Amino acid sequence: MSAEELSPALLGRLPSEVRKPGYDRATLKPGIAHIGVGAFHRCHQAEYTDDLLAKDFGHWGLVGINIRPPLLTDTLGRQDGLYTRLIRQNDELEARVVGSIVRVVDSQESAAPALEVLASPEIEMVTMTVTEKGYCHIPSSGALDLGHPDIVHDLSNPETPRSVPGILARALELRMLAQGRPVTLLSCDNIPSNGIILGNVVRAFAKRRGGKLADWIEANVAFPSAMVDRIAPATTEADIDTVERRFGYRDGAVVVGERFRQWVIENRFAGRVPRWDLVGATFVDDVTPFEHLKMRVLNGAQTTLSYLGVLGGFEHTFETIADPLLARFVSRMLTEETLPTLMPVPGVAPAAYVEQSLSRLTNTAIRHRNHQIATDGSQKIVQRLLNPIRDRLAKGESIALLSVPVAGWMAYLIKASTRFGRGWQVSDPFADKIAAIADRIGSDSKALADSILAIDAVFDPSLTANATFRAHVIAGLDGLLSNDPMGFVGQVCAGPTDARLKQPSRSA
Ligand code: CS2
Repeated sequence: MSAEELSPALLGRLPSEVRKPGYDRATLKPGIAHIGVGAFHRCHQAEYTDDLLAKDFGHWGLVGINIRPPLLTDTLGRQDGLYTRLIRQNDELEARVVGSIVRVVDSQESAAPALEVLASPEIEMVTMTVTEKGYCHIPSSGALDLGHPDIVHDLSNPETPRSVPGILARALELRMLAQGRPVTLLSCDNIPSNGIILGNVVRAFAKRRGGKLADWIEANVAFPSAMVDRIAPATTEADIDTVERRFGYRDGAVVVGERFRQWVIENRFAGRVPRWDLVGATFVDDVTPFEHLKMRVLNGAQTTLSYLGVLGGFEHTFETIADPLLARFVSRMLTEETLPTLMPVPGVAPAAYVEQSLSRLTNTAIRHRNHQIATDGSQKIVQRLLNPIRDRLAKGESIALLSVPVAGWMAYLIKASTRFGRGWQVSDPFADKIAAIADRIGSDSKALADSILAIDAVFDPSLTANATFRAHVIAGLDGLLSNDPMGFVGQVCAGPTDARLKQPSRSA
């Protein structure tokens, strides 16, 4: 007999070790809409909100909206929004049922269901995790990509939008026309200055539409930036089975995360705000130093380990960082090259932060696949690698280590091309373009690097004009495409990093 499914009726009968919502869900009213109810949201903002409701109950229930697959009605919807959040830290396992999501809305087929929620007066806060590419911005500049097919569609069909900027602009227009209540749009994605980019794309879209909308947005909408952090990989069947085996019930919406969590939010709101600061989030005037710290150190390390890990034959982050060479590489890269680019962060010792971040990545119970982190690298490397590289070059400092994962991203996509034997399946908006380059050029590393560096949506032309940067990327690509990519990483790691440019390039 299969186990009973998680439901409000089951809550009272769950094993005592499973923590339950500490408030009366039946009286909870929605006040927040969240777009993109994936593992990260369920492990982060929804958990903070659950904490807040237990501490200071108010009208801050969450309406979860998906505008892309998967369907929510099949999982969370069946369970009345309830799900289990597991914390896994090596051998430790801790379970909690989160109750902050009061309703789920599937809006994959049409934007109408999402618009109805976003425009309703009870919603005062809209949070989102729509992945980096959801913003339809040009990664190297942060501007709205007017050539993006969904943006082209939405500008011609503004009442039936498909893109996040188009949906938000339409929702704001409906708010303006119907009730005029202010709203805060809070990005929780790992893009640089996420509030500024979200504001850019929504305002740019609204301006193109003409009329009063752009002015209304100026007066009534806030776009705070935020730094969000918790490692929460995609849920697997094994996670679902763990809940059934250990706690005796079935939950199709389980999420697994590490113990560490952090949320730093810019104090810039358009109306009432859930007091997430009462339960561990921090409200600050400027998120930038926190954001640089997190994206350059933790995310920079993850991205580096993902590309070098795949090239070295490793499946997950924890296995990759258990490799002594790759552990040493990433630790040197962060300490010697990334750390000096960081702004002072109140209350944080940067070296200790690096150590803590690397230690988080060794957690053997968090099975974060290298291919998952490697996904959409074109949308990630600017903030994780290229911005610190640019800062170092401006000061004449070495980039011998930071340039290796940039070449790693290229090698990862090149090796997925037909000409290179389709080493693995990839997903990146620039994957086809890079596969076509690889198929055309073959194994000449310099020509490959030159063509990829010419993609100015990723590489700012002022960066690619830098001869040191180009030389390092070419040498890196040459080494990583060779028969012994780990031997190359070993060479880079062996000596003082500045020595590397003097080594002859294989294809030169
Ligand atoms: C990861 C992030 O897949 C990825 O890009 O680097 O999801 C990362 O785990 C989170 O940002 C951690 O807070």
